[in-house]
Amino acid sequence: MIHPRYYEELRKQEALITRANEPDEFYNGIYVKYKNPVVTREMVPLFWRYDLDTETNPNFMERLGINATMNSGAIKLNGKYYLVVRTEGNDRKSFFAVAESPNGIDNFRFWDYPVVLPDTCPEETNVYDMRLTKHEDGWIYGVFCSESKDHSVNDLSAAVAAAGIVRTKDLKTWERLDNLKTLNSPQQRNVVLHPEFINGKYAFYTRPMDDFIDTGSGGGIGFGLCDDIEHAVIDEEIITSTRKYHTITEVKNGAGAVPIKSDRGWLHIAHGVRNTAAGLRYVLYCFATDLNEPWKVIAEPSGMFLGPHGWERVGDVSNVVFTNGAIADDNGEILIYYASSDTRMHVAKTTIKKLCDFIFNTPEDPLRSPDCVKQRIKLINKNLELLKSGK
Ligand code: M1P
Repeated sequence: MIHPRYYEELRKQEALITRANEPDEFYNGIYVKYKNPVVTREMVPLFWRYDLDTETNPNFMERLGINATMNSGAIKLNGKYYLVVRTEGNDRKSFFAVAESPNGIDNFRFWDYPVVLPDTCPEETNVYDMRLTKHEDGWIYGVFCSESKDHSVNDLSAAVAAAGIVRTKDLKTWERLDNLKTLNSPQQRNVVLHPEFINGKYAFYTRPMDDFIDTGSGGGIGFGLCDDIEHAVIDEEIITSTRKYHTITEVKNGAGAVPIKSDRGWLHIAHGVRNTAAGLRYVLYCFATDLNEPWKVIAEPSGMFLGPHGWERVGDVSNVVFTNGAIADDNGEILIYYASSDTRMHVAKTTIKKLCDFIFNTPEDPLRSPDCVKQRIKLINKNLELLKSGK
């Protein structure tokens, strides 16, 4: 018999899933944030978490709890908005699950089953942070972090990160390809497949790393080409957006959403990491690369684009915002999906025009306080003159 408590929990969950989302009061002119998160652990189907049978679960206990719903790939297909959500169980293992919405802002509902990836890497312990690329070759590719134990050192928590690659046409059936090999970088995370061929080759944004956490000698977001997507090998990575001292990317950075094409260049929304006494702080930042040579940065506005605010600051890994998915809609709007504090998913809305304005018209980081003051005084003078003129 179905436990009566199931219906009570289901009613609460339905109210959560179907509540309308509204723009938040937060204003910066660049994007609109929304009041409610779009996906939380409470929205994961009850029948993934509870044994509904009164006989075997008389106390209606969560048997396989979910800890977080975070870093999600995003795509629009046949008029619907899909997130491939990094869903983390109470056991710390992540897996992928598709949540579907009619408008991309609210009413995200999980499909009945999580994604079942072909289990081709016996050493793989954890998978997370899938980027979904609608490639011009006709496939939808998912590139994600494939994590395994590092047996080469005597440290229980030592791990190796690699870029796993899958492809699909419908988000239901997934074909697993070889993990990406980068000949000059021992580890990889935050790898993104560019949506177009470059010089007839598949192009990846990479993140060269010496170690699982520390990027070490890795100078920033990399870029490399490969001939064969089924057995992808990158011989040479060049650095696109570099890490810089005393900026929001000082400790590390990484590609986020698949770059969005505009008439002025490829628009990138990435993450930058700095250290603080309270630990690492992750924020989103933007840059643009050349349309024909997408490894060449042509604009990089100063500082962060989106940082954790208010209650977004708190969660499993506090003071973090992270994106690995955005949807550029046919009407020029962009939905940016981001997770806060490795715990839940949010959406922010802007347009291609506004993002171009932000990226190309926001001044660059002058990198030193005295120059930052000069930069700000220039703005103040201009504004005070305008205000004085009363025009
Ligand atoms: O905990 C914050 C983020 O840490 C990692 O990002 P990076 O590789 O840049 O350090 C990722 O594991 C990401 O999933 C996580 O949100």
